[in-house]
Amino acid sequence: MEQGEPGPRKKSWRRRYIVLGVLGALVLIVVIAVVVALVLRNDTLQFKGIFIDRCKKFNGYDCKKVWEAFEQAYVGRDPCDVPMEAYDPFVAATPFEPACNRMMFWSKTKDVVHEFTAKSDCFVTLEDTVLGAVADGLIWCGKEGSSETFTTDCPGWRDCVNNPVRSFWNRVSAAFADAACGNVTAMLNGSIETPFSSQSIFGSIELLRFNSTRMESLNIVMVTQKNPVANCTNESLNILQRKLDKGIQYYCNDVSEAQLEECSNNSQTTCGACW
Ligand code: JS2
Repeated sequence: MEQGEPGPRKKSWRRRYIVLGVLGALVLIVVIAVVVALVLRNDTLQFKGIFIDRCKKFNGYDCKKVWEAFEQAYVGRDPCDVPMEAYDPFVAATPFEPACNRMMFWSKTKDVVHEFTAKSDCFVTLEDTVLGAVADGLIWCGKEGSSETFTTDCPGWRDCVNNPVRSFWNRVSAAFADAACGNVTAMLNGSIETPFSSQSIFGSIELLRFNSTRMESLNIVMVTQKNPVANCTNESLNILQRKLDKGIQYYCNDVSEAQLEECSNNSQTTCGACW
C-alpha cells in the first residue's frame, strides 16, 4: 500500500458515508414529493369544499354530480386549452328557473350591482344563481397528467383565451343570457368613458343572445357618481342599440349611486323601480 493512500478501513468508511449521503438525499426527495402531493391534494379538497358548500345553498341539485360535471372541464388538461364548450356538462347539470322580469346583467359594476341585488329579491344576477355562485370570485385550473385542481399558478384572464376561468364565465354568461326573459335590466358604469364595450362579456356574449321571442325590453341603468363621465346619451350606447335584437324595446335611465343605495334600503318589502 503506497504512502498517503487511505487504508482499507478508511475506504470502507468513505463508502459508507457515500451510501448514507445518497440514502439521505433519496429520503429527502421522497419527503418533499409527499409534502407537495399532500399540499396539492389539500388545494383540491379545499376548493371542492367551497364549491360544494355553495352548491348546497340551492335546493334541487345533486352537488356531487354538479362538481364532477364542473371539474371534468379542466382536470388533466393544458390550462390554455379549455374551450367554453368544455363546461356544457356543467350547464346541463345546473338547470335553473329563469326569473322573468327580474334578471340583472352588468358590466364594470360588479360591486354596486351585487350590493343592490343583495338587499332584496327584486333582481337576480348570474352570481345569485347556482350557475354563477359556485365559482364567484374563485380561480382554478388543471394540469396535463394531474387529477388535481390547482388554485395557484393558473393562467390569468388575458394570458390565454381558453383558460378554465375565462371559459367558465363565458359559458355560464351565455346560458344566463339564453334564459333572459320579460323585462331585463343591465347596470352600466357612468364613471367610465365607454360604459358599453363590444369586447366585454356583456357586449360580446350576453347582449347578442337576448331574443325578442322571450324578452320584451332591455332597461339600462347607468350608475352615475358625483362627477359622471358618461350618461344615457353616451355614444357607446348607440352601438349597444344597434346590436340589440330589433324586437326588444330599449330604455336607459341615469341613476346616482346614492339614489340606488337609498332605494334598495327601502325596497326590501316592495320591488318598486329605483329608477
Ligand atoms: C362573476 C366573473 C367572478 O353580466 C355580467 C355577468 O353575467 C358576468 O358573468 O358577465 C357580465 C360582466 O362581464 P363584463 O361585461 O365583461 O364586465 P366586467 O366588469 O369587465 O367583467 C367582470 C368579470 C366578468 C367575468 N367574471 N363574473 N364572478 O368571480 C368573475 N370572474 C370573472 N372574470
